[in-house]
Amino acid sequence: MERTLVMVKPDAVRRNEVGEVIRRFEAAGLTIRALRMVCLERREAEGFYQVHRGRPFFESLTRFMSSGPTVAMVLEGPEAISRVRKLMGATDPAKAEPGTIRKDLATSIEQNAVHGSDSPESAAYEIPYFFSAVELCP
Ligand code: FUP
Repeated sequence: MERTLVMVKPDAVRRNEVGEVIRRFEAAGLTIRALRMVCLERREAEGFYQVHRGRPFFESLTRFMSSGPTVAMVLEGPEAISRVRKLMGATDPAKAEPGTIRKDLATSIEQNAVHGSDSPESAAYEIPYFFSAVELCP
């Protein structure tokens, strides 16, 4: 069993696509272990994306990520990290495979609808960024 941190980003929340994103993950057999809506402050968005600090898109990305509510969740299942990444599709929706969340819902490489941890190390940083131990069902 593996756990991963998923976020429905502000663009998809604004378009009322929270349910559609969650539906796709549940239909694929992933189980929700924790879920909440959060409005990230700019500093919190910067901390979440700290590995990208210094990249040209960092400022715009963190402005976007703090522009409205996001829905954060922990999904669990065998190989949850790679399965979520496959369901999401490539970072740039123009390059994403047909049938993926980003191909179907995202509008740009920045406003790309959904986030999913890219490795066990990232998940270990990102899950406690949003959820405390008591919020995670065993
Ligand atoms: P991903 O793991 O697919 O979310 O992609 P990355 O970790 O490479 O990038 C994190 C976020 O930075 C992306 F979701 C969107 C944003 N980004 C840009 O805005 N421009 C870029 O050129 C690359 C990434």
